[in-house]
This record gives sequence, C-alpha cells and structure tokens, in this order.
Amino acid sequence: MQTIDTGAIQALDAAHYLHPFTDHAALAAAGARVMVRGDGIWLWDSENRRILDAMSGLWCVNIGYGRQRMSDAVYQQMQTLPFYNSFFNTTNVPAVTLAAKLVALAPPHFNRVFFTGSGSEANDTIVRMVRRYWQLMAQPERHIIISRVNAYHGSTIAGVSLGGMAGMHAQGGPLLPGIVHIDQPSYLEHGQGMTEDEFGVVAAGWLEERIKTIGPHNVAAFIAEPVQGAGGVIIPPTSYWAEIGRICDKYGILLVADEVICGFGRLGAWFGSTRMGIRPDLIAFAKGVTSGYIPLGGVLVGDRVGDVLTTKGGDFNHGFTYSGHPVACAAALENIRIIEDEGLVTRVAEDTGPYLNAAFTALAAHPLVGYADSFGFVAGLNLVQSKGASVHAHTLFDGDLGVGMLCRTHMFDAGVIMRAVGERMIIAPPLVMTRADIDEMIRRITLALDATLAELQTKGLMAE
Ligand code: PXG
Repeated sequence: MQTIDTGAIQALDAAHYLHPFTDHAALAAAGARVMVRGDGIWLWDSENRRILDAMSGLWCVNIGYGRQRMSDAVYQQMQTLPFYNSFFNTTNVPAVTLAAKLVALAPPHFNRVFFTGSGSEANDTIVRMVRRYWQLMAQPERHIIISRVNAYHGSTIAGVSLGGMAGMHAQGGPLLPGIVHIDQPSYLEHGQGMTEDEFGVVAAGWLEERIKTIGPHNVAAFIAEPVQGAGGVIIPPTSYWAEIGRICDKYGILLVADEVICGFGRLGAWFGSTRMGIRPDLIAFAKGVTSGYIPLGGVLVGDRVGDVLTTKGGDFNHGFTYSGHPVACAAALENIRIIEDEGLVTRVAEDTGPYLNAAFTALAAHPLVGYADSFGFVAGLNLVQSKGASVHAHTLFDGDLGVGMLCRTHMFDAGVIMRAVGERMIIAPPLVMTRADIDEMIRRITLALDATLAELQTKGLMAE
C-alpha cells in the first residue's frame, strides 16, 4: 500500500488545484479529502479509511472500481492506436464498433451516434443538432428549447443555459438565448391535494401551456432527464412521461432525453427512457457508458433527425478533437460487455432495484425522514424537522441551518458517501451491489441519521 503524505497533498491542492463547484477559501481551510484507491463499491482515502461509495463516484462508476478487464482493454487499445481523429473521411474500429453496439442497445428508431468527450458536450451537440435540423426542415423560426427548473444538463455555456440551476444562472449570464424553463414534476413541492398520477398530468400540462404561450411554430424541442439527478433525484409520477410524449407529438416538437445519469442500467434498463415509457428523438449519454473509467459522452440520434442530417445540406459543421476517441470507445465496449456478462441491467430491474426500494423506503420510519423513494438504482430521502399527517404536512428545516450538509458529514463519518441537495439526501450506488452490500449501506445510513438526529436534538433544532 502506497503511503501518502496527506498534509503535503492538501497543501499543494489548496495552492494550485481549482476544483469544480467549490468555495476555495473554505476548502483550503478544511483540507481536501484525498481519495487514493477503489475496489468494487469501496474507496480508500489517504488516511486508509474505507468508505462505501453510494454515489458511484459521481453517478458513473456503474461496474464498480478496480476492474482488471477495463485496464486491460484500455492498455491494449493504447498500444494499438492511442488516438486518431474522425474528421477528414477517417474512422477507427472501436468508435464504429461502439456506435453499432449502442444502436443495438437503444430503441429501434435509433440508428446513429455522435461522440463527445462529456455530458456537457453531448448537450451542446444537441443544441447544435436541433437548430440544424429545423434549419434543414426550412422552419428556422423553431428555435426555442424548453427545459425545466432545477434540471442539470452540464456546465458549458449551453449546458448551464439548458439547465435550470438558479445558482449557476446567477453566475453564468448572459446565458444562451432561446431557452425557457417550466417547473419540475416534484410531487413534494407542487403536488399538494392531488394523487401522484393526477399531479403527473398537471405537471406535464405546464409544457403544453408554455408551448401555447410561445407559439408552437417557435418551439424546437423539449429536453429533460427521465429522473432528475443532480436536482435531487426527482422521480416523476408514472403519468407524467406519457403525457409529455403526447404533447410533443401533438405540436411536432423534438423530445430530448438527457440520459447522462439514467443510461446504462441505472434505472434498470439500458436507457431510462425505456423504463419510463419515453420515445425520445435524441438521447444524451456520458458517465455510465464507460463507468467513468475514461471520459466519453455522446448523442444517440433517432431517425427523424438522423435521416435529415445525413441526407440534406452537406456538412454538419460540428465536432471535437476527441469525437470517437479510440481508447474511450474501447473502454465503453469493455464496460458494456461487463454489464452484459454480469447481467447488471436485469439485476437492477428485477432483484437489487426492488430490494433497494424496500430497504430504502423503510427509512421513512426514522424520526428525521419525512419521505423516501427510489427508482432502479437512484434514491433520495427528505430530512424533516417534524412529521405531519401527509408528506405535504411535514415541518421542513430552515435551509440556512445547513442540515443536509451536517447529515452528509455524519454519513462520511459512518463510512458511506451520500450527496446532499438541500435537505434531500441522495444515492446512486454502483450497479454491482449485492443484497448484502445494500444491507451494509442501509446500516451505515441509519447510523448517520441517528447521529444527525442526536446532534440536532443537542442543538435544540428538532421540534419538541
Ligand atoms: N446531464 C446530466 C443529466 C448530468 O447529470 C451532465 C449532463 C453533464 O455531464 P458532464 O460530463 O459534462 O459533467 C450531467 C453531469 C452532482 C453533479 O452534483 C452531477 C453532474 C455533474 C457534476 C455534479 O450531482 N452530472
């Protein structure tokens, strides 16, 4: 085992390394946690603490850490052809093979793939592609893309504009024009007085209202995550997506599914759209396509757009140096083979997903938990100050108290990584988790909830 001088790394980190989404003064004061090693669902930090990674890195390490087959596949491709571009009438074997494999896994109307280096670039590509499509269809006035409040679509300028994160918008302006947002289908936030299915139809209706306000002839596309991830694992009611599909069809609007988190087994299907009954025209993917071992993203292009892009107008003037990177594509191919060989998609759909659902939703019995839900291998629970007769009658914590962050620290102390989105605590565990692993994760989460409750009681922050 390699010995690491934690203090020295932290000092260099504070001096030179700008982290994503980070308050650097606070980080420098606290010192960064130094991750050193991973194996399966476990991580080790530089102090040799073993931590159960219930977030799969950042929603991506679907096959778990330390897979020899991945190292071998990448090593072999690096030795054969570490890089070549796909411009100038050139291609490479891993990119072609992966494109064909993705098409085979996707719903039948998908026959083409555009590769990028990340999820943000995938969504930038979607904006370029949607605009080009309507230009080629001689309807360039269709330029407005409708997205949702609290959506996350990346951090490039198109990504931040498509996304609905207030904090990012506040720092990112002026944003890309021609993007508007409707509310998210959060039953907890907006569903009072309705059943979940009634609420799903109401929430989808917000799309139709907005289309009518803008004028359908001006609307290019609607983009959404099948289940909102970074926004706090917002699982829409079953009725929502069917109604969204009907509305997009009615007005001829392109439907874009951002599957950067939901793809590659996370929701118990190769693509979350399938599980949610969505029939998208375009799919953004990244993360789980390589389980994060090497960066890769892309867009699966349905025939409605693909047939137009490839038969009209000559060049589509868009692409990246690393589009179809052979090493990244080789990593994706091996990752997909591992998912297939181990039957992980079916396992999540039929075995570990339902098992997680039963164990996780039972956490709602904890005095601090007002609501807990899951879908496939994403889950979230809401911390509440006191419980009322229904989920809409709980007393919520004042956001300024930072209760979510406090709980996150207790999670880490209990040796489990969980994300806090306000007072909603979320997980997206590696798909390789067994039932026993799930039990161990829930045991650690429960310990941390108990510790959080004890601290809140000591501070007088729980209701009497
Ligand atoms: N779409 C979705 C749905 C995502 O979750 C992106 C696009 C952008 O992907 P790249 O590869 O450009 O990061 C994402 C990324 C969080 C968190 O805090 C989530 C993401 C990224 C960073 C933080 O949960 N998702």
